[in-house]
Amino acid sequence: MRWYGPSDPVSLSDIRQAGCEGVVTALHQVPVGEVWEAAEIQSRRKMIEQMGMTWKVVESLPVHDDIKRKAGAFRTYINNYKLSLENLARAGIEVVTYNFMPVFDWLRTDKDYRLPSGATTLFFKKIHYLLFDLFILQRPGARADYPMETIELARAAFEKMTEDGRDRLFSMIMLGLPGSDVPFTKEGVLEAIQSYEGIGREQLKENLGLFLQAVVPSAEQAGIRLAIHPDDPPFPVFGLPRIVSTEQDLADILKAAPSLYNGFCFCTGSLGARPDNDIPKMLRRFGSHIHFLHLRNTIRDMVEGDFFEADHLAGDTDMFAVMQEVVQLMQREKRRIPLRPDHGHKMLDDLRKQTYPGYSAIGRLKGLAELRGLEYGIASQIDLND
Ligand code: DNO
Repeated sequence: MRWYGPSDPVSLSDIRQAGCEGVVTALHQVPVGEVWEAAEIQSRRKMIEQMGMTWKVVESLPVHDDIKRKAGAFRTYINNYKLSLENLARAGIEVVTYNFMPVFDWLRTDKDYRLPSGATTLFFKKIHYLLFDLFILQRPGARADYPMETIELARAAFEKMTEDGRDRLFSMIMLGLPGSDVPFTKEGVLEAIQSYEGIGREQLKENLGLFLQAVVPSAEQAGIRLAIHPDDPPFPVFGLPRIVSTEQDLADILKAAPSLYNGFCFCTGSLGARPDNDIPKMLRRFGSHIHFLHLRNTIRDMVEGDFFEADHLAGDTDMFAVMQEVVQLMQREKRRIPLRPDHGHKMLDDLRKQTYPGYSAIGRLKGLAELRGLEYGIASQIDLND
């Protein structure tokens, strides 16, 4: 399971009780772009080991926006990235997750969407995203990105929304980076978006290629497998390009720096929010480059363009087919790929607790238990057939 560090309301003891062997974590206290020092890494590792678990996967070692924009101090930040990889390798880290999404990490419009069961989940409501972009953030140039009809629909939805609803939407989208309690400000976001002016899809791909060509050799040397996380949601937002959303995108990433150490944090939830991503097929295709798995499911509303996070085994992605591919891949390559249930519903006692959105204890434990059962069943069946 993911652990946000000592300030996470879900403790290491909770995670241990959920049956986890290892935790996935990061030094969220280190500002993006700075070197992760060996002493801090060691002390985090000790904390985890004292609780009887291991730390082999970092999620995430964030990539500074200067690198994504190939501007400012990008050379220093790339150098710092390499130093952090070396320090992490010395502490026994095997996989480092990162993303290449400009400005925002994942994006939802509601963190407490109530399901018929009474549990709550994360929701992306497209019309709310549109009304936010056009009428709350008032991004310059936003109007040129949408047809008139869409703008009018968003205006009507904006006018119907209460002040309270608008405030909630604002704080949801401005949540800031994962693991941080400091939300974005409207001015800060507009400025950050503005700083990407003139950077389209092709340029961003080129910048990612440059980053990979610089850091993959260090990763190889350190024995660390890099795992890029897909865009979430897997399409452009706020006029910013996104380049880790489709099978072709993933293939391009491998082509930019061919190496086994250049790979993926394969997130079935992010990729699965697009109907044109055939997840089991992608797992087959990218097999040996999959270094970490996020298993999660979504239910899409294709008419409205919405999606919400469903039960892990019951959504638009066929989790049975996914797990079959995963089990076969692990058996074929004789390795264990670290996996975690990505996100979980807020349910039972967690409804009264403040946790990071998507990172409740009980909902994730439920997802983990279901996924573990599925894996066990499939693996046993394969063994029987051998
Ligand atoms: C969301 C997570 C992401 C992920 C980063 C990786 O819940 O899956 O925040 O950790 O995108 O850099």
